[in-house]
Amino acid sequence: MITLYGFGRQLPELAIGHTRDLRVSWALEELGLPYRVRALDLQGGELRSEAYTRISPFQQVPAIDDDGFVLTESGAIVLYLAEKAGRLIPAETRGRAEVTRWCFAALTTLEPTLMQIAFIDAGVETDADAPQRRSVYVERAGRWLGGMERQLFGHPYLAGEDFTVADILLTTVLRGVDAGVVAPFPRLVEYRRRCETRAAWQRTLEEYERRLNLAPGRAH
Ligand SMILES: N[C@@H](CCC(=O)N[C@@H](CS)C(=O)NCC(=O)O)C(=O)O
Repeated sequence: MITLYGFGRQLPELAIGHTRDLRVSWALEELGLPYRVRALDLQGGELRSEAYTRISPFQQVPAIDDDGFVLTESGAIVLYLAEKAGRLIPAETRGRAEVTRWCFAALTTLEPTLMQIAFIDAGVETDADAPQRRSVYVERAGRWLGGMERQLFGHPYLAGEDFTVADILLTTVLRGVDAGVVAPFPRLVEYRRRCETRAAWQRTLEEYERRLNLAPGRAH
């Protein structure tokens, strides 16, 4: 049985619905793999505990324990789960490389720029230059988003006709930023809607809201 280490109890307001444990539960729900969630108390310091540091070297969520095999990093975890189940990633080498490529693109090219914007929007950076830096980040994000938009021309998902773990990563990365940043890219807007209407994503949000004692719909 797989144990997912995710958040429980309380989260800072701006993190609700955006934490990376959602990526892993979405993959588990899509794949139909049995799992249980070990809900950690962030504000109670549980991520910094000795026991959890043995699981997660950076003291972060998510992590999984699959019958003694422990893994961290949301991208590595969703790829492992897809390979384990033989779904959400093609079996042949080039198809797998294509999906892996878009996983990296979402996590290493797009996400850092979108997070800079999200930090400024959340008021974490309040210095006088923040608005100017935001415009620079939005322009840079436009290059990455434009590339994703072109990639979606002619097919519904990042790596082609089939929904893969790369789409789980990109959709959750897109959720992290104000919708206005993505609005100039209509294929991406429609793509996000298409991915978010999947039954497995809806189940993921329902489990998350129960786990965090949130009102239904609060994490959507
Ligand atoms: N690169 C890691 C990032 C993990 C990460 O940033 N986790 C956040 C929650 S979304 C966390 O645990 N924050 C608490 C902390 O860093 O103390 C991944 O993709 O799994």
